[in-house]
Amino acid sequence: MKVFIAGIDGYLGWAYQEHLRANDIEVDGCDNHRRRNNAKSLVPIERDREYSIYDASFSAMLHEHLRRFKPDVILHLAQEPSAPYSMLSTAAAIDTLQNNCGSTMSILGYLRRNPETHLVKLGTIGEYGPSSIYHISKVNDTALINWMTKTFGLRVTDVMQGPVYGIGGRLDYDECWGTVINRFVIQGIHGGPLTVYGNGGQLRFFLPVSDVMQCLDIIVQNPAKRAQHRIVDQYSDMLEVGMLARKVADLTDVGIEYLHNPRAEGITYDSEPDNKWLREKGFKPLGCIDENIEDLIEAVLPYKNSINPELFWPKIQWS
Ligand code: USQ
Repeated sequence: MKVFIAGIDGYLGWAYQEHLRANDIEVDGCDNHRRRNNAKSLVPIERDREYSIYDASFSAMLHEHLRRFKPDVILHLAQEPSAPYSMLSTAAAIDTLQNNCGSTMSILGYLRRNPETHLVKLGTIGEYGPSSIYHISKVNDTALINWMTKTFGLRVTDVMQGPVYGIGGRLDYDECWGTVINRFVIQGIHGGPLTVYGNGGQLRFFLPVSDVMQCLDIIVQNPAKRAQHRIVDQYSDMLEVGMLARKVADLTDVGIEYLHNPRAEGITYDSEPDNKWLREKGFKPLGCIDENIEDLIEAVLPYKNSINPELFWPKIQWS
C-alpha cells in the first residue's frame, strides 16, 4: 500500500504520515507551505523527513510526481482550510476558491488517467449548511468530484469532517487557523477569557486528531468502488459551542466572554450528519471529549509562556 498526501506538512497531513510510517506504509507527499508561512504554531514544528515543496494545483509537477510514486491512495488535504480567511476580502475569497478548486482539479486530472487510485478527499460537515466562501469552495469540490467520478469511473471518498482538536503536525489558535476547542484550551491556559461567538448555541461535530487517524485508516483500507463517489461523515461528538466553553472554563477556572458573532452562520445544518458507516466499519472514539480536553490542557501547559493573547480576538466580520 502506497499513500500520497497532498498537504503533507499541515495539521492533519503530518500527523497522518507519521501514523502511516509507524505502520510501515510507504508515504510521499507535497506541500506549498501556505499554512507554515501564514500561521504561528504554539508547539514547535518538528519534521524528520523530506517531502516535496510545490503547490498541488501545479498539475504538471503533481502528475509527474504521482506517475513516479504510483500511489494506491491519494489523500487530498492541500486546501485553504479557514472560513474566516475566506471572508477577509474579495482577494482572499478568490485565493480560497483558486487554491481549493485548483488543487482538486489537478488531482482529478491525474485520476482520469489512473482511475484505480482511490482518492480520499477532505470535505467538511459545513457542506451541509455552508457559512463562508471556504465552505462553498468545498461544495464546489463535491460537485466537481461527483461529475468526474461518474463520467470517468473514478473511486472517491469525500470525507465530511467536523472541527478537529488536539496537537497534530502543529497547533494554531489565531482566529483564522485555530479551531474552536484548541482556541478555548489555549485561552483557558492563558487565563481567559474564552471567546464564544454569539450565544454559543451553534451545534457542531467534533473529533480529536487521534480519531481522525483511526477514521482515515478505515477509509483507506476500504476503498470506494469504481464510479463510486462515497460520502462519509466523520466526527466523534456532537456539542454546542457554549457547552464546550463551559467545560474548558471549569477545567481552567476562567471566565467566558460572549461576543457579537462575527460570522453569519446557522445554529444547525440543513441535513443531519451521520457517522453510521464509520461505526459499522469499527470506528470507536478513543476517549471521551472531557478526558481528551483534559489531556490537551496538560500537553499545552508547557507552552503557556509562548501564548500571545492578541490572537484570541476575532477581527474578520462577515458583514
Ligand atoms: N467559535 C467560537 N469562538 C471561537 C472560534 C469559533 O464560538 O473563538 C465557533 C464558530 O462560530 C463556529 C464553531 O465555533 O460556530 C466552530 O468554529 P471553528 O473555527 O472551530 O470551525 P470552522 O470555522 O467551521 O472550520 C473548522 C476548520 C475547517 C473545517 C471545519 C469543519 O477550520 O477546516 O472544515 O472546522 S465544520 O465546522 O464542520 O465545517
